[in-house]
This record gives sequence, C-alpha cells and structure tokens, in this order.
Amino acid sequence: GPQQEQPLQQQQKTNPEEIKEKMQWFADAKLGIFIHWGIYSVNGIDESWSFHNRKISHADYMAQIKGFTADKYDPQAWADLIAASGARYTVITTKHHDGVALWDTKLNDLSTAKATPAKRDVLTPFFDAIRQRGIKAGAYFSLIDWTSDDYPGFLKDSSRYQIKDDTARWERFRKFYQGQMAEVMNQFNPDLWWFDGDWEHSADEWEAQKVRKMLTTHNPNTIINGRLMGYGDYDTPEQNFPVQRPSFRWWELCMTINNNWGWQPQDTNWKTPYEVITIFADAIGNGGNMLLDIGPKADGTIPPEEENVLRELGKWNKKHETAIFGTLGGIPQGHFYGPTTLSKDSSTLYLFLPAKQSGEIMVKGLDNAIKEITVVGNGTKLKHKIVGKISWSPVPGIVYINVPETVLDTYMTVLE
Ligand code: JFZ
Repeated sequence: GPQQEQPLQQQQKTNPEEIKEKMQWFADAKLGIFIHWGIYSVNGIDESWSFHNRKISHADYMAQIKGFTADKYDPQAWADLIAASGARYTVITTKHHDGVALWDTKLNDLSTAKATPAKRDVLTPFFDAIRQRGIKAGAYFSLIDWTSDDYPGFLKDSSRYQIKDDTARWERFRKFYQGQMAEVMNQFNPDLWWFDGDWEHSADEWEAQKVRKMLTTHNPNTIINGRLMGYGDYDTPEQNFPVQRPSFRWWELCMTINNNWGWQPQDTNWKTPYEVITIFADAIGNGGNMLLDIGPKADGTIPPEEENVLRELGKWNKKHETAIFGTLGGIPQGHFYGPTTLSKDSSTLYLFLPAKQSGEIMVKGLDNAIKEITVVGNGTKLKHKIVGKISWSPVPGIVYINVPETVLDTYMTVLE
C-alpha cells in the first residue's frame, strides 16, 4: 500500500473552535455513500489498475470508452437510494487514475461528455439531485493521471517515453491537473474532496499546500480527506477490520460491499446487510464514519445486491437514528461486548448488541448511572439486575439486562 501519511495539518482555519465547527456536519454524518463509476464499469474490470498492472493493454482499456452509454442513468433514483440508506453525504469519482473526466472538462477531450456515447457531463445532474435532498456532495479526484502524456508514472509505451527529471513536462502536468481541479471546484463546489494517489509524488511536487489553499479559499467550509500528503482534515485508514480507533479526531472507514470498488460481474462476494451494519456500528462506536461504496454499471444501473444492502441499512438507520447520527464514539471496550455510542451530552449510552440473542446481556461497571433501559426504536423498557455490588465497596458490580426475544431487531438490536 501507499506510504505512511504525514501528520494532518489544517490550513486556513487555525482556531480549534472554527475547525470543530467546520467539521461538525462530518462528525455527525456517520454514513456516506461512495460511488465508483467510470469506463472500467463497461467491461467490469479493475478501475485503472487493470492496465497499470498490465492485465490489459492501455489501448484496450481505453477502448471501453465507446461502451460508456449511461443510457439508463437516473440521477434522481441514485439520490433517492442514497437518501433511503440514511447517508448524510456521498462521494463520486470525478476522475480516476485512468484520467477520464465525468464532467465536461475544457482541458482535453478525455471525458464522458466528449468521448463516450453518453455524450454528457454525468456529474451535474447527480450533484443537483443530491443537494436537493439536503445531502452533502463530495468529489473523488485522482491526483494521478496515468493517461496524460505529461504524467511521469505509468508508461503507456515505454519505448516512446523516458520520463525522468523532466521538469518542463511535470510543470505542464501540474498546471493541467490543478486546472481540472479548479473546474470541479468552480462547477460543483464540493462539500468534501476525496483525493487519491498522493503517494506517487511528494507534497512539494503536488504543491499540496497551494492546492489546499486554493480549495479552502474558494470554500472555507470544504473538507479535505487525508490523502493530500498531510494537508487533509481527516484520516482514512485502509479497509481493515476490526476497526481500530485512530489517534486523529475525525476519521472515515471506506468499504466495498463485495471486494471491488467498481462494478465487476464475477465478484459475488457480497457482504450481508448484517455484516455491513455490524462494521458500521463498530466504526461509529470508535468515533468514525463509514463511506460505503457502490459500483454502478456503465448503463447507470445499480446492482440489486448493493441496492438491497443500502435499503436494509437505511431501514435499520431510521429505526435507530437517535443512537447513530450526531452521537459520539462510545465507552472503552471492556465494559460491554459490542459497540457503543454516546449522546452529545453524554447522558445516554447506546449499546449495540453484537448478536441476535435474547436473554441476559452483561455490562460491567455502570450501575450507579442507570436510570432506565429502553429498546431504541421500539420503546420497550427492560429490567436489569446488578450482581456483585457490595454497599461499602467502590467496585460497581456487573449489570445484567434481560432482553426478551420479542424486542430483537432483524439486525442489531440497540438499547439506551
Ligand atoms: C485507491 C485507488 O487506487 C482505488 O482504485 C480506489 O479508488 C480506492 C478507493 O482508492 O486505493 C487506495 C488507496 C489508498 C488506500 C486504500 C486504497 N489507503 O491508504 O488506505
């Protein structure tokens, strides 16, 4: 994987209160939907990596451009599905490492607007539909562009290009990529920037600080992910479970529903709604967000398995929303064998039961703080019992909560 990231530094806003205010919607949002859509969705192969890893020639990879039709693309339906999932933000690929822009870039002809049968900017109607629903809209943007002749990374034809220490070429590329970024900035004013590919060059080579300054000057409230060589606002640990609580205050776990970011028909290794929900609970219990990825097909349809996960997750989110959105990460592990969250005023603790199991569940060391225990989204009050508490001892005892079968959720049951 990519190199160790440099420590995150926040530019522009330096006052911790201002930074906290800017980050508040992100901290409260908990769930985002990630979208990987591009010409790789035509054949259903690895996004950009398939030619980089020489599983397919660059020419054959690029030929997919003729198959990107978007003829069933319904951005309102996408936005409805995202809203139904309960997500408070979304992040869509504006350009992956293959260099194909999904908006109508003026800086070359390599776009869905100029080079595909879709013949249009597919991003504008999506950003509009998302914002109509009050959902924050983010732009994934690859710094790497393995198709640009000026990009000194992947060599499309190694006999033709010997790109080493060619500062003029790099200068041209830098102008080009920052120019495209400015187009995305001016057209969509993203609430969030999700950069990718920073590892191929240094912060100085990318001019990361200058880029950050450009984006935050245009929109002081925009949030930048942690893949801009240390110039981001939050951490993005790799898909890696179980979730560890990173040291950085704001973080986001990005995760696929099967094993790939883009649509790949042979990959049927779907996570179940229960699996996605338990990982989501784990992330928010550790104070993070989850950015859950879907990979639409080139015609614009979303695989039914992914739609199902989003809808089931959405039903569960709606039932348990007080325990999820706008909460804080919970108490340290050891008290309870499952994720927990806390209301902002810390007066309410939410327990996410890790298994679909009735009977007595155990919580260690919270007895004196309990007023009542209720099943979230159901209202049933539960009885509890304290064992091992001796009046003169500071040891708090163990709380047993009786959870009847009748209150169990299809997925995770939540108590408050
Ligand atoms: C990158 C891309 O290369 C990939 O194609 C996909 O778009 C994904 C979302 O992002 O892959 C990465 C890059 C960095 C990390 C994980 C996946 N990381 O640092 O955890």
